Amino acid sequence: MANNKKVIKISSTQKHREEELAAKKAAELALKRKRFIMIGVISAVVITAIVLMAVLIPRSSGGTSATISTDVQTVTTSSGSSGSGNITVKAGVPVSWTINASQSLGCMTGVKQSTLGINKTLSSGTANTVRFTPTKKGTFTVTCPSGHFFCRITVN
Ligand SMILES: [Cu+2]
Repeated sequence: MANNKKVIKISSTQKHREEELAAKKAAELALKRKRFIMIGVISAVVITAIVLMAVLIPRSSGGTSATISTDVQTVTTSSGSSGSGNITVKAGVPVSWTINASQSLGCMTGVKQSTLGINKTLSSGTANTVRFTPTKKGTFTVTCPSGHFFCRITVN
C-alpha cells in the first residue's frame, strides 16, 4: 500500500517536470519567434532607408532641380532681317517659342524682352527655341540686341 503511493508520487513529479520542460521550450520558441520578427522589422526599416537615400541623394546633390510641368504652350514663327510675326500667349503657362531663323538675319541676331525675361541669341538658318513663362498680361515689344523692333507678344 505504502509502496504503491510512492510510485504515484514519483510519476506525478516526473509529469510536473515534463510540463515544466515543455513550458520552457514553448517560452524559448516564443522568444526565438519574437527575435525573428524583430530582425525582420529592423531589416525592412534599414532596407527602406537605404532605398530612400539612394533615390533622394542624387536629386539633392545634382544642382538646381528643374520644375516639372506638363502644361506647356508652343508657338512657332519665322524670322529674318525684319524680325518675325507677332505672337499671342496665355499668362501663367510656360511658353516654348520656336523661331525658325533665316540665313540672313541682319541685326536680328537675338531677341530681348526684359519684362518677360527673354534674352536669347538666334542662330541663323535653324530653329531656335525661346522659353519663358509670362506672368504679366499686356502687350510687350521684343527687340533685337541693339533695340530695333523684332515683334510684339500679347499676353492674355
Ligand atoms: Cu537691330
